[in-house]
Amino acid sequence: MRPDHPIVLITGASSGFGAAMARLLAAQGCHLALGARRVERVQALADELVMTHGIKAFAGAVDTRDTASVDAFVAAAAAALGGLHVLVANAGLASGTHKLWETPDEDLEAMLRTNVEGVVKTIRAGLPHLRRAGWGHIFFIGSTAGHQPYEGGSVYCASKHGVRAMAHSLRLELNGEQIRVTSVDPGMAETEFSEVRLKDSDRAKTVYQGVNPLQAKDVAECVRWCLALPDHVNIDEILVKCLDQASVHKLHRRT
Ligand code: NDP
Ligand code: 8X3
Repeated sequence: MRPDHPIVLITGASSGFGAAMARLLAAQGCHLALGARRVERVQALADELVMTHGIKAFAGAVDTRDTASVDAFVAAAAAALGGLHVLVANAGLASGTHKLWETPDEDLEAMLRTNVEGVVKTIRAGLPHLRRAGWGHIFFIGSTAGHQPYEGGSVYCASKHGVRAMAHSLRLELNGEQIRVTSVDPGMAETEFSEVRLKDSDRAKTVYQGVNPLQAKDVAECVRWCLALPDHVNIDEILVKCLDQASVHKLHRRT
């Protein structure tokens, strides 16, 4: 049965979509487990949301590439909050814009280990808690890059096609259980994403120049809406882009 105050675990909550989801879901009365490598940021956010909304919140350091780190984070979160109902496997990144044949091992590993392996590790660790509760919802954060590949994004696009495939497989595997599976797949959104990808904050700003991009709170709203729907309704996939982005290759820029 649906709990009055679902307990939501979010990876990558130190920035961007993850932090925005934490803020929006706290305002709905959800309890939160917030994880990222920059633990001071998630701790500050958890403290703020406890103060503002009177919810329970757990903050922990987690590196989703590492099985022991994920298992420890999930176990500590569930113990502190009394279980888990919702998993948001959000932690992820793009690293570089290299053509396939130029991609350094460092970027290759960062993207595949975080965006694919990290998602598996997070859900693998969290799922037993959802099953124990008898009610759950798992969110994958995919991308338009999981629908439409583009030049300079072969490995990132491969990783997000992988995310989409995992969401489809998991939905089949969990059929018959009260655990919903949704993939939220955004287009360009203004977060720290481009700074991380380009490793240059000035260049990162040019990505959004003249465009009115999605903001993190727009993506958080997609998660809130899917979660709020009745238990028999499963939104499989949301492909959400800003109005200026008609497709990966067609962007309206104001001069
Ligand atoms: P941000 O860079 O703002 O946030 C990324 C988050 O992921 C940070 O909190 C970061 O925390 C965390 N993270 C990265 N690596 C790890 C790791 N190994 N272990 C734990 N946490 C990690 O970007 P967004 O909010 O935009 O990105 C969130 C997700 O959305 C990603 O999966 C991204 O691919 C996806 N996405 C982004 C789009 C965009 O245009 N912004 C569009 C479509 C999808 P920390 O560094 O503290 O560990
Ligand atoms: C992030 C959006 O267009 O940089 O997933 O791939 S894009």
